Amino acid sequence: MEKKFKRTLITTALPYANGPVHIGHLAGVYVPADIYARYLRLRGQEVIMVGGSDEHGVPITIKAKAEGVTPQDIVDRYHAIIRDSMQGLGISFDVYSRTTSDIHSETASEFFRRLYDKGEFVEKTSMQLYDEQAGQFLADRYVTGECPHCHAQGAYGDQCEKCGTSLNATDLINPRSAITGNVPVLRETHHWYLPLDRWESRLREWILEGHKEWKVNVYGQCKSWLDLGLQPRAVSRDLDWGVPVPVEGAEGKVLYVWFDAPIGYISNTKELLPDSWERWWKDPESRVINFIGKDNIVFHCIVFPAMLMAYGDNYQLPDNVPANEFLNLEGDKISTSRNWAVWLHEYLRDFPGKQDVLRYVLTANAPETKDNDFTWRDFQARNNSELVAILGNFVNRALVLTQKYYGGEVQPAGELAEADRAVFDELRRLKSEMETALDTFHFREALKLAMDMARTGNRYLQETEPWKLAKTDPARTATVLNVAVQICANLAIAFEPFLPFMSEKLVGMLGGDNISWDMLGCDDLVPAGTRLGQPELLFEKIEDDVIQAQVDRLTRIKEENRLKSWRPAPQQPDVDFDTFCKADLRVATVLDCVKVPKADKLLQFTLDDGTGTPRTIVSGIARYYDPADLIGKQVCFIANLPVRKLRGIESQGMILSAEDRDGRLVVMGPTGAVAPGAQVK
Ligand code: B3M
Ligand code: ZN
Repeated sequence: MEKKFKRTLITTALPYANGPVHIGHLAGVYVPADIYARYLRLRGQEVIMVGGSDEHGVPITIKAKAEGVTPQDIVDRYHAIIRDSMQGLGISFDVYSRTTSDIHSETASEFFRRLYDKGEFVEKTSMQLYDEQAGQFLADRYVTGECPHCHAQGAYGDQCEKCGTSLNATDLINPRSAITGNVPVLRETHHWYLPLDRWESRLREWILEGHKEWKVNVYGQCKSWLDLGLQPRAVSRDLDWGVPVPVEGAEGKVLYVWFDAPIGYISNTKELLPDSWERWWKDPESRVINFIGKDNIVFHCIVFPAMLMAYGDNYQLPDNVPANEFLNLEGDKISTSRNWAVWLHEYLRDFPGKQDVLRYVLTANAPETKDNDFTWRDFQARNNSELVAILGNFVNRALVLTQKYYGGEVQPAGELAEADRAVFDELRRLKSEMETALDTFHFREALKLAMDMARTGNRYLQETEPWKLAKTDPARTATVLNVAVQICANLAIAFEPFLPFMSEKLVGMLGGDNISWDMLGCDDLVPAGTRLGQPELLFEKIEDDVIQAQVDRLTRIKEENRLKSWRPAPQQPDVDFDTFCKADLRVATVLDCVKVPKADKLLQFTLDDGTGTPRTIVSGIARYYDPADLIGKQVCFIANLPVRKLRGIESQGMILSAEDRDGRLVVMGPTGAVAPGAQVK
C-alpha cells in the first residue's frame, strides 16, 4: 500500500432520502466502503468513514406532493429507515448525518458564497420551462417529454433513463409538467453557473496523467467527458426545497442538489470532528476515497473536484474513486419507483441474524467491472454451498472435535510437522494476495482468497483425519486440533472486513477479544489451555420455501407493474371501408360448449348460426371460462374465414373476444338478444 498517506477519509455516496436503501446501493457503495474501512482499521490505520442522507432535490418534493405531506416528512421517514438499516447490516459509519442539518446548510452556503465572492461563477439569464398553473419553474425531474437523442417517451428534464444521456429540460421534445401535466411555457430566469471549462486542463492533467491507476470504467468515463469538452453547469435552481442561494436578490432560488450534496462529505466530517476535521481534508498526508456508483462518476471526478479547486484553501482532491457498475435483480434493472428491489430493511426483517449472508453474496457477486445480477437462487446456493459447506463446516469440525476429545480445552501444539507449517505458509501467502487485492479495491477477489483459507483448513482436516488419529496417536491429535483451532482464529481475522458478525461470534467462541491484521498468518493466536465456548453453528442452511417466498414476492410485483403500466395497443393503420366490409361478422347462439380433450386452452363451440346447420368453432379461451356457463349465450364470430383444423376438429370461423390488461379474454356478444345469424354492421 502507498506509504505516503497518514490517514484515509472514506466517503460514501449520500443516498437520496426518497426511498429506503436496496441491494443495488449496498453492492455498489456501502458494502465495499465498509470492507475497506474495516480492513484499514484492522491494519491499525487512521481512518474515518463518513456518510449521510441526501435530503434535497426534486424527486423528494415530487414524492411529498404525491403523498400530500411536506418534503421534511419524507426525508425524516426515509433518513431513519436508511440510517437504522445500514447500522443493522453493520456498515460501520463513524458518522451518518443528513443534508438538512444546520451544519450542512452553513457549510454549503459558505462554500457557495466564497466561490461567488471570488468570481468563480458566471451569472446567466436563460429561458426555462415554467408551469403557469403551478406557478413554478420546471427543472430536472419536474418535466418529462421525448428524448431528443433516442426518442424514448418519459425522459426527464435532467436525464433520459433509456439512453442515459444527460439533458437540459429545454432539450425535451413535447415537454409536460410533472406537477400538472400541462404544457409548460418559456420564461426568463437567471442562475449561477460553474464554468467547468476553466478547469478543464487542470482536470485533464490531474486525472488523465495523474490517476492512470483508477479503475478502467472510471478513468474511461472521465476521459470521454473531458474529450467532449466541459461546459459551464448551473449550480442553482428555482425551487423552494434546498439550501437557499446566499446572495441578495436570490429569493426563491436554492443550490442545485448536486452542488450541495458532495459538500455533505465535508459537513459530515465537521459534525464528527468539529476541531480536527480540516486535517482530514487539507493535510496532504490525508487521502480521500469516494465510494460511489457509476452514475455518479462525473459529479465526483469532474464537478466536485472543480468546486474544490475553485474554493482553494488546500482542499485535497480525491485520491481514488472506486466506482462500481450496477447490480440488477433477477435480470431486470433495480428501480425504486417500480419497487423492483430487495430493500435492506425488509431483508433484515425477513432474514434476522443473516446480515453476513447478504454481505457475502453482494461481495462475491459485486459489480466491480461490469453489471451483475442478484438472484435468490444464487443467494441460496452461495449460502448453502459456500458459507455453510466450506467456512461453517470447517470451523464446526475443528471446534466440535476439540470439544469431543478435550472438553473444549485447547491443547499444547507440541512440535509442528511439515504439513502443519505448510498450512501457515499457505495462510501467509493468501494474506499477502489479499492485501494486494484489498489495497486496489478488488474486494471480490479478496473474499475469494479468504474463502481459500477456509478451504485450506478443510483440506488439512481431510488429510490429517484427527478422528482416526485419536485412536492411535494422542500426541499428534493434540497438535492437529491445535492447528485447526489456530486456523479458525485466522479465519476470524481474514473475514472480519467482509463478515463482521461471524467474526465477532467466532472470536468470542475462541475466547479472544481484540484482533488485528498483523496477527493473520500466526500459528499461536489461541494459547494452549484456553477453554473454548460451546461451538455454535456459524451459518445455517437456507431452505427452498424461504427462497420461494422471496421469488413469489418479486413475481407479484412484476405482475402489479405490468398492470400499472398497461396502455391500450396503438391503433392499427387505416383500412378502407370496403376491405372492412369483406369480414362477415355475425351473431350466433351457443348450443353446446365443451373442453377439447388434452388441450388446456381450447373450447369447442356448437353454434346456431341461423342456417339450420350447427356450426363448429374452436376458440382458445378455455382458461377463462367454465364451458357450461357459455351455453345459451350469444357470441359474435367471423363467418367467412377459411376452415382451420385444430386438434383434428374443423373450426369454421373465429369467436371474437376482447383481451383485458391482464391478458384475460372476454367473449364479445350483443347487449340485447338478436336472431341467430344476425350480421354485425
Ligand atoms: N444522492 C445520487 C444517487 O444516489 C446522489 C449521490 C450524492 S453523493 C454526493 O445516485
Ligand atoms: Zn434517450
